Formats: sequence, C-alpha cells, structure tokens
Amino acid sequence: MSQKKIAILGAGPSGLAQLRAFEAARLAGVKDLPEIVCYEKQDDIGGMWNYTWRTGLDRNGEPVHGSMYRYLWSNGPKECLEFADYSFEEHFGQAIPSYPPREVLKDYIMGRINNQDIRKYIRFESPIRWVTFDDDTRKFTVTVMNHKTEEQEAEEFDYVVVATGHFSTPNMPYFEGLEEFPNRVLHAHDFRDALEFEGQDILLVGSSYSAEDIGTQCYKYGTNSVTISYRSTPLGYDWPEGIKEVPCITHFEGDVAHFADGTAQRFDAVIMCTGYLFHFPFLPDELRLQTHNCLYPANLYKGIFWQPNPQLIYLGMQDQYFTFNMFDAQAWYARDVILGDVELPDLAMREQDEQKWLAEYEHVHTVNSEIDFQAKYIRDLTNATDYPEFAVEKQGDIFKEWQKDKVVDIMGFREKAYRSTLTNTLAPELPEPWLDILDDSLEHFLNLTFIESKKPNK
Ligand code: FAD
Ligand code: NA7
Repeated sequence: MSQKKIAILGAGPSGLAQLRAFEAARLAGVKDLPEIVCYEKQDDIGGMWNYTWRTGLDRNGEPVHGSMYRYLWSNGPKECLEFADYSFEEHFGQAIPSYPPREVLKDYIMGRINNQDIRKYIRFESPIRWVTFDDDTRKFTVTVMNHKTEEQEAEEFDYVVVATGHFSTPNMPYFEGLEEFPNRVLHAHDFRDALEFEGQDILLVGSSYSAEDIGTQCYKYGTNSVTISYRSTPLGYDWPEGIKEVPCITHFEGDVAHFADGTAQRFDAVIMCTGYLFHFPFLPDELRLQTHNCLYPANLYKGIFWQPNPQLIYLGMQDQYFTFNMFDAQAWYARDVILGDVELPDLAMREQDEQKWLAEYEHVHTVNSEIDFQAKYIRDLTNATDYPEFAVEKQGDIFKEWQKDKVVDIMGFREKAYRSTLTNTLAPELPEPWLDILDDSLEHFLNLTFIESKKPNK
C-alpha cells in the first residue's frame, strides 16, 4: 500500500497538536507514518499567539490572522490548558503563577514544538487557495499560494486537516448613524494597544470575553471611561468606577450613542467586541463547515470528522473553555483514525452519535454545565487514545472556581493560584496586583515570579 499523505492547514495550536500527535507516534516507534505537509499563511508557527502589530493585510496582501493584543494575559487558569505531555513546570523549570501573560504562554506552546523539530513539515507564507475532493480517486487536491516563490502549488492528499482557527474574521454589526460617527470605529480583531485609548471615553459593543478583557485592559492602561453595551445579557460583574454596562445601541447621532434604556453618551471610539465568523474561503460548499461559536458544531463526528466525508478533519472548531489540551485530544484521536488504530463507524452510526451529543447540548444552559459538557466531550476522545491522563474533570472544577473568582473580583481574579492536575504543584501567587503590573513581557514576569519565590520567607 502506498504511503498516505496528509495536509494540515494552519500551524496554530491545533495544527501543531496534529503534528505533535504524529511525532509522538514516531517517537513511540510506530512505522509507516503518513507523509505530512502543513501549510501556514504566516511566516511563523503559533497561530493567534504569534502576535503581530499589523492590522488589515499582511506583507503578502493576505488578511492578517492575528486578533491578539499587547498586554493580553491568559483569561483562564493555565492549569486548565496544560498539555498532558508537557507541564508548565517542565518548561520553565519551576512553578509559575496561574495566569501568565501572552508572551509567557507562547513560550510554553513553542517550547514543546521546537523541541520536536516540527518545522520541517511546515511550508510558511503559503495560504490555502482552494481544496477539492475527487470522488473517484478519493483524494483531495490542495492549492496554495507560495509567497516565497510567488507561485501557486497544488498537491494531492488522502486527508485534509483544517486547523485555521475561527477567531480571526470579524463579525461586524451596523448601527444606524455609524457612518457619521467622527471618531475611531474598529473590531476587537484590530485592537492592539490599550494605550491608544488612554484618557478616552470608549464604547465596547458585545458582552463576552473580548468585551470583558479589552474593557478591563483599557481601564488598567488609563482609559477615562469604559461603557459596555450588551445585546442579550450583561456581563454583570461588580465593576470599578469607570466601567459600566448599558443595553443595546439604538442609533448614533454624530459622536453620541443612544441606548435602548433612553440614555445617551458621547464617545471617542467604538470597539466592536461582537465575535467572529467561521470563514473558510478555500472550501467548496460540500466540504465547508457552516456554524457559529458553540460547544458542539453540527455535522462533525466526535466534533472532528466531516460527516459526509470523514477524510476531511476539523480541529479546534468548538467554542473554548479548554484549549490546548482539547486540541491535543482531538489531534490524537484523528491520528489514530488515520493510522487505522481507531475504526470509524458507518455514516448512520456516526450521525446517531452526533445526535446524542447535540441532544445533550440542548440541555446545557449554565456556565457550569457548559464546562462539564466540554470536559465530557474531551474525556470521550482521550478514552480512545494513548494521550496521557490529565484529569479533565478536575480541571473543569478549576474552571468553576475561576468563574466564582471573577464574580468576586473581576479586576483581581488573575491573582488567584491553582494546583496543576499534572504535577500536583500549587502555583505561586502573582507577587503584585494584576492592575499594577504594566510590563507584561516574559522577562519581567519571570523575574517577578522567580525573585519572589526565592525570598527567605517563601
Ligand atoms: P489559531 O491560533 O487561530 O491558528 C490558526 C492558524 O491557521 C494560524 O496560524 C493562521 O495563520 C492559519 N491560517 C488561517 N487561514 C489560513 C489559510 N487560508 N492558509 C494557511 N494558513 C491559514 N486561548 C487560551 O487558551 N487562553 C487565552 O487566554 C486565550 N485568549 C485569546 C484571546 C484572543 C483575543 C483570541 C482571539 C483567542 C484567545 N484564545 C485563548 C483562544 C485561541 O484561539 C486558542 O488559544 C488557539 O490559538 C486556537 O488555536 P487554533 O490553531 O485552532 O487557531
Ligand atoms: P463571542 O464569545 O462569540 O461573543 C460575541 C459577543 O458579541 C456576544 O456577547 C454577542 O451577544 C455580541 N454580539 C454579536 N453580534 C452583536 C450585535 N449585532 N450587536 C450587539 N452585540 C453583538 O466573541 P468574543 O470575541 O467575545 O470571544 C471570542 C474569543 O476571542 C474568546 O475565546 C476569547 O478568549 C477571545 P449575544 O450574547 O450573542 O447576544
């Protein structure tokens, strides 16, 4: 039998998890591994974590992927996203606080990958242009634009793994009068530096993670006031003076926004924290996942395999409590199906399984039940593979604590510390209040943490 060939689209955490899963099999002595090509639009690995100052188009004229901003800190405890085969402690040589800033998390993600010499599989600056599937040969043709040679390339594959992420293409709403608003209007995707809004009165539209995080960050870096406009439910935290929540915008008049409760206020900037679209411009309708940000997108068996054609694999398409460890669980499962170690049932059985999960998801209405649902989903995947144990249910309990901590103190929850389910080590506390740590660089964070841990009374 000829060697199978796999295309991985995207070298963010999900694509890297797939590469790592095969690397782990190679290190375990598995023979006859498939040939792998990973295509990445950017010039480096890391996906979202590969911070860019750019907005709009990149240097090759491709849409900028990055939505991350300077001064971003993990918004969930690191103990809930730890790779089961590579702990934070192993990477940093000692325990670090539970909520690291972006550069620190990126360093951790890269640490596992660089060690494994995975870059040789990746073709950088090669955005996918189009993917087709031939029903007769049962092979995909993947066409990419190689910006290094400025030539298009096409290759055939037995499997395609879509790992291009879904927090990059802005969902941008319109409100009457917005075209006359004289100041800055942007989407969270293009937000980079909170200092740009120092001293300003800003309006954030949306009431989910982006609004919460950009709002608290702008407060931290000196914005005059933050107003968060919700559509359905307010975030509801006990905000400090300077942050408030208002209902839906009805319209704009000049630089004044009007809200559904009859109030109005002038603003220096509007930031749409209104989420992202699932956008796969390189996939024809019959292969394209069409969904919204949710915990169980329809049409995927095990949340991974495209029902009509399971040679097409999607990673990381769920809304995310769990991130890196969930991508690993999916990638290990996909690997074992590709290697023939896990057998896929027929379409009727696959659909039955999906319906069971979707029916259960219909009854998930609270944050705690969402966490339990995603933990159960991950457990279902890891039960079938040799991915190392990481006590996903216990990590779910940590997420529930995180929720409570945020309610108690939305500006200080990042000072809490949790115990790793891998190493059993309790994280050290953040040595200073999060609001006071303005330098979020890797160097500063590690200095702060390590110096503190060496003080005599520790
Ligand atoms: P991505 O990281 O988005 O990677 C997708 C990759 O595919 C990118 O490298 C991209 O360049 C590439 N790609 C896209 N289109 C193409 C194409 N056409 N051709 C070739 N390559 C392509 N998670 C956490 O765990 N903790 C956090 O604190 C956290 N904060 C976040 C903050 C923000 C602002 C955002 C947007 C997300 C945050 N996340 C966080 C979630 C984050 O999405 C995941 O951590 C993770 O990056 C998802 O990995 P991924 O590989 O699925 O997607
Ligand atoms: P989410 O979690 O998908 O949330 C989008 C928010 O935007 C949500 O509150 C929506 O309100 C709101 N929304 C969407 N459309 C509108 C319109 N038209 N008007 C008003 N409000 C709207 O996206 P986030 O960017 O917050 O988070 C995504 C990821 O990025 C996450 O993993 C973070 O870590 C970073 P709704 O509640 O549906 O009424």
